[in-house]
Amino acid sequence: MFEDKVKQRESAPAPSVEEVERLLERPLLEMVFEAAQVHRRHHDPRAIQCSQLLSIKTGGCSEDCGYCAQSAHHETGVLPEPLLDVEEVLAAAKKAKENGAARFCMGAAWRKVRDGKDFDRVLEMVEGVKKLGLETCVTLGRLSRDQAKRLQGAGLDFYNHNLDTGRSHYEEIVSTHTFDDRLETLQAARSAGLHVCCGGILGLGEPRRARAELLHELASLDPHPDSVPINSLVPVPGTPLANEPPLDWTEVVRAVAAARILMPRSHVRLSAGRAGMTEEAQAICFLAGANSIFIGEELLTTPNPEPQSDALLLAKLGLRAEHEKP
Ligand code: SAM
Ligand code: DTB
Ligand code: SF4
Repeated sequence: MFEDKVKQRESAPAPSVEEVERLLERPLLEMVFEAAQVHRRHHDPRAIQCSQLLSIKTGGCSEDCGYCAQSAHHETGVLPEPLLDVEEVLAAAKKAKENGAARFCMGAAWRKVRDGKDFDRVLEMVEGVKKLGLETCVTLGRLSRDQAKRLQGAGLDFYNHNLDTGRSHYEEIVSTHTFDDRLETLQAARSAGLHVCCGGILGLGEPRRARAELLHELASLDPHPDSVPINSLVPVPGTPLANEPPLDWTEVVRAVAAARILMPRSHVRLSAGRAGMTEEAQAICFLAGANSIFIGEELLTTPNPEPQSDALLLAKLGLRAEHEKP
C-alpha cells in the first residue's frame, strides 16, 4: 500500500514528485479504496466540517492571477468595493452560524496586508466573529510575522493562503508574485501559531505532473496544513482562463484521494467548483476522504450549491456536520 510510504511523522520527507505522480496514475478505484481506509483510521467518516465564506473586500486586486474574478488586470464585471463594516460582517457571521457553519472565513482581494485602519478593522472583525462562538479564518494575501501575531492575538484560528498550482506551472498563471512568496507567508502564519489552510486549484491547464508537484509541496509543509482546500477552477468570463475546458471529474477524485493519503490527519475540503459537480462525483470525493465543504449560497464572487440541495445531499449520504453531535 502506498500509505506505507507516507511517514506518519510529518518531519520525515514527503513522497517525491515522481512518487506522487505515480500515486495519481493508479487505477482510480484502488486509490479511492486506499484513501477511504486512511480516512477511516484518522477521522469519523460521517462527519463533514462546514465553513462559510464572506468576501469582506471585493475586487480591484493588483495581482494578475489568471483565474481570479477580482484581479484589476481582468475585465470581469466585478467592481472594486471598499472593506465592509464590522457590523455587516458580524451580521453575516451570525447568519452563517444559524445556517450550520462552524467556521467563518473572511476573504479580501488584497496583494498583502497593510498596517493601518483597514487592518485594524479586520482585527475587530476577527474578534467579533470569535465572540459569536465560530472558528475564525481570514485570507488577506501576503502577511508579515508581526501581522500574523496581531491576528492571532485578536482570536484568529486559521490563515488561508493557497499554493494554487505546481511550482513549474505557477508562472503561467501569476506574474505579480512568486511561489516562494506564498511559502513565506505560510511560514509567517505558522510562526505566530496560526493554523494553516492551504491547498490549490485544479483545471488551470496544468499537466498532471504539476498537480503532483502541488500535492508534494503541500505534503512537504511540516506539519501538514490543517485544512487542504481542493478547488476546481470556476471559469470567470473576462479572465485569461475563462475558456479553459473543465477537468474530468475523475481528476478531482484523484486529487482528493491523493491529498487524503498524503496528509492523513488534515481536513480535505472539496471547495470551489462543487456547483458544477454531480451528486455522484461529490459522493465519491467524500468516500475518498474529503471531509469539509463550504456551505452557503456564495463563495467569494461566484455561486456555491443551494443550501437546501447540500443539506439533502448530506442526508442522502448519511453525513452530518462535524460539530453536531451524532
Ligand atoms: N488575495 C488573497 C490570496 O490570493 O491569497 C485571498 C483571496 S483569493 C480569491 C483566495 C483563493 O481563492 C485563491 O488562492 C484561489 O485558490 C481561490 N480562487 C480564486 N478564484 C478562483 C476561481 N475562479 N476558481 C477556483 N478557485 C479560485
Ligand atoms: C479557497 O481555497 N477557496 C475559497 C477560499 N479558499 C478563500 C475561495 C474560492 C473562490 C472561488 C471563486 C470566487 O467565488 O470568486
Ligand atoms: Fe485574486 Fe487573491 Fe490573486 Fe488578488 S491575489 S487576484 S484576490 S487570487
